[in-house]
Amino acid sequence: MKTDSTQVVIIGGGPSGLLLSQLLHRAGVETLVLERQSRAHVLGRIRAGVLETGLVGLLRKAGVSARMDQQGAVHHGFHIAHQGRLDRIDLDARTDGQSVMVYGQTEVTRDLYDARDRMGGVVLHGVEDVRLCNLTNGQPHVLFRHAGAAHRVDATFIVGADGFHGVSRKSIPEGVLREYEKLYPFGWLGVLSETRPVQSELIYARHDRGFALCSMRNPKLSRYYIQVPLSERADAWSDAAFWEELRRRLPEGVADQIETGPSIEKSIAPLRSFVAEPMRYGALFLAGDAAHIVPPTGAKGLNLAASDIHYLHQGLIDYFLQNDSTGLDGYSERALARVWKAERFSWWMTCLLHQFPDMSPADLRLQQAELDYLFSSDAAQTVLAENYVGLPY
Ligand code: RFL
Ligand code: PHB
Repeated sequence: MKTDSTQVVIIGGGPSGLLLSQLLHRAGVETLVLERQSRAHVLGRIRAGVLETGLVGLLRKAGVSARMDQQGAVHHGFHIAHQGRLDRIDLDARTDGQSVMVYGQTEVTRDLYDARDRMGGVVLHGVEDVRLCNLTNGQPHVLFRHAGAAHRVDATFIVGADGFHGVSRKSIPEGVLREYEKLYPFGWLGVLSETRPVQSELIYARHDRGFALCSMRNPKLSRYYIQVPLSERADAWSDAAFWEELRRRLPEGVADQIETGPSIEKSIAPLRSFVAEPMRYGALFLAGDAAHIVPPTGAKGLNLAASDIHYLHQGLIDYFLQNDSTGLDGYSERALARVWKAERFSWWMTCLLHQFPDMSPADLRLQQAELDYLFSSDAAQTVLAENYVGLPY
């Protein structure tokens, strides 16, 4: 068995784990990142596209913002299509000048990997059989296999940043965690295509045939989604069928303008709301998707991971540099207070815009009334805008 030690072992080399590792390294705290997949696999996943100001600030603090600041697009508003109309939410006007940044999670992750390489940070890819040991009774450590050899790494703390299906949350004994979950009876079929985005701002569409979203990564790369039943399979959808269904769910003036082309990625993501409490168990801290999932409608998943990392990196730095454990002791409570607000917002926006199979005619009229109210009330638009740009940390 090969043995080693470090200050913080981070399980998971997704955006949460890499950002934490980078922020800690810059403050002089030593980390080791363990990632199950190859780097190419991690960078092949197409996920988030909308970054809140809080995450943008953290990326700048981490010294990984150069490409984002150059290539990312600042969005001052977005649209909601409903009943054949296109209404705009003016983020700028409703939030005293706040905005969001459109820059893909894939690019954020690439920038973080490049920075870890430059600083000589260690990310071990292809680790197997990760086991978290002695979380509450001294000498916390992680056992795993890498390149055919058995390893043990001792650490003061272990961070579970290994996503919803990771091993960290499952390492907490039964009866300790409370898990809250809501499953939605549909998923999002997403397509990435090298086409010009239909508009310079995002369009969220509520339609009787189901939700649709027009998003983008850059002026030449579009990301579109349509709501589909969970029984659907991505490979059963031809590109032509996707474009046709997308068009049917958009107002005429928008549908006419869609530039179509071959998809370069097509996948279905189920929608889920999930929270595990607390986010700490002894020497283990959970962060990001390992602790909570939101349906993607409010664009909050990666942004919530970022607020966790904000609280956690500060707590760890205070612990190692000032011998102050206040931040770590309060981590779970502080992070969860923000998590639940983002869960509420994501659930609300999902209910506002999707077709649920069991909706009665009354439910449909109530949904329409909620949209009519939204666009007739400054107060309602302010509530939506302040949540969309992100609640303060
Ligand atoms: P990740 O990205 O899942 O990374 C976890 C990493 O851990 C690894 N891992 C393990 N490593 C070692 N040992 C094990 N046993 C391991 N088990 C797992 C995995 O291989 C992986 O590399 O979690 P992280 O870092 O917390 O990041 C969370 C975000 O990825 C997620 O919240 C967002 O992508 C959600 N999301 C969005 N968030 C936004 O803020 N804005 C958006 O616009 C947005 N759009 C989206 C989204 C998610 C989507 N999907 C596919 C779920 C759109 C979609 C379609
Ligand atoms: C995306 O571009 O992938 C995206 C944008 C906004 C969302 C969800 C996903 O709400």
